[in-house]
Amino acid sequence: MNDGNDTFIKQTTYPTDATPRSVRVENINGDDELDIVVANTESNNVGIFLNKGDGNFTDQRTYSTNSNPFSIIITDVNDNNKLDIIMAHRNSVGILYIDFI
Ligand SMILES: [Ca+2]
Ligand SMILES: [Ca+2]
Repeated sequence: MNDGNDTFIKQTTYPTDATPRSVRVENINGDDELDIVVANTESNNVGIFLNKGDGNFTDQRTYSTNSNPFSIIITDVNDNNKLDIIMAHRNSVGILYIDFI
């Protein structure tokens, strides 16, 4: 966390599932607070940490994916004003439509 003087103070960590290889920060539930989305490659899921509004995050909620999500981007691919998660897997591309938060 940046303390405003361009120096970083203590790290806070949140446990993920196995081998998180890609992380993105977006406001995925529309509450004006940035959330964390992580691709847990070896666990075959995506983890979401919702921002509590005070700089802290909820425990990870996981959503199953195809095998080995390596990389993720977040955008609204179906134009319903809800962001979606697009993942590059070993041999495929997958989309998680965020209707579940
Ligand atoms: Ca949010
Ligand atoms: Ca969408």
